[in-house]
Amino acid sequence: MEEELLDAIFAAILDGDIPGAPGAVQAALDAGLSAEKVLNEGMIAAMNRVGELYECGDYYVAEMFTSAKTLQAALGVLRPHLQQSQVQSAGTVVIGTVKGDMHDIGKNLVTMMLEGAGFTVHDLGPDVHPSRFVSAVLEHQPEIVALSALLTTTMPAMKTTIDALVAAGVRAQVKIIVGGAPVNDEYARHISADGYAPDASQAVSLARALMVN
Ligand code: B12
Repeated sequence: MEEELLDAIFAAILDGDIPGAPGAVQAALDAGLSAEKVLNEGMIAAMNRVGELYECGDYYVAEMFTSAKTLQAALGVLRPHLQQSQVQSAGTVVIGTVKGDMHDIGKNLVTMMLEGAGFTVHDLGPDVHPSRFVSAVLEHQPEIVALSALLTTTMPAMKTTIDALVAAGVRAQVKIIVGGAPVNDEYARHISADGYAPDASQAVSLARALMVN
C-alpha cells in the first residue's frame, strides 16, 4: 500500500504529470505517510532518477524541466505539512542560488524548512549576482547567508560571492552556509564558508547551531 502510493508519486514526477502529481501526494498524506517520507522517498528519489536518465541520454533538458515543474506543483501540497508556525523568529536568513545557476528546487526546499523552523527567510531566487547578496545583507541584516549551487561550473560563484561580502566589509557579521548536489564539506572549508549541509533538514540543524555560536 505504502509502496504503491510512493510509486505513484515517483511515476508522476518521472513522467512529468503536472496535473496528477499533487493528487498522488495528497493521497499518500491522506493514507498517513509522513511528509518527510513523501518528500525523500517519493519526490527527491524521482528527481535523482531524472538526473540519472539525463546523464545517460534518455532524458533531455525538456524532460528534466517538466519533471522539475511537476515536483514544484506537488510541493504546494506538501508545504503546509513541512511547516509549523512559530511566533518568535529563530533568526534571519538571506538565501539564493548563485550567479549563472537556474536550479532552485533544493533552495526552495531549504527555504521552506527554515521557515518551518521559525527563521525569517529572504529568498533572492536563482542566478543571484554577488552584489545582490551584498545589498541584501545590508538591507536585511541577516545572521546567516545561505548559498546554493547545483552545477560544478557555478560552484566557484560561491567563492566569488564570499569574496564580495569580504570586500563590502560585511563578511564578519554573517555566518555563511553552502549546499547543493556537487558541494561538500571539504569545498565549504576550502572557500571559508562556515558550514555545509547535504539536505534541507540538516540545513535547519546547521542554521540553529550557528545561531548559538
Ligand atoms: C531539475 C534539474 C534541472 C532543471 C532545474 C529547474 C529548477 N527550477 O530548479 C533545469 C531543466 C532548468 C536544469 C537545467 C540544467 N541542468 Co540540471 N538538473 C536537474 C536535476 C534533475 C534535479 C535537481 C533537483 O531539483 N534536485 C532535487 C533537489 C531537492 O535536490 P538538490 O537541489 O540537490 O537540493 C538538496 C540539497 O542539495 C540541499 N541544498 C540545496 N541547496 C542548498 C543550499 C544550502 C545553503 C544548504 C545547506 C543545502 C542545500 O538541500 C536540498 C534539499 O534536500 C539534477 C540532477 C540531480 N540529481 O541533482 C540536474 C543537474 C543538476 N543538471 C545538470 C545540468 C548539466 C544542467 C544544464 C547545464 C543542462 C543543459 N545542458 O542546459 C542546465 C543548466 C541551467 C543553469 N544555468 O542552471 C547536471 C549538473 C552536472 C554538474 N555536475 O555540473 C545534473 C547533475 C544532471 C546530471 N546528472 O547530469 N536542470
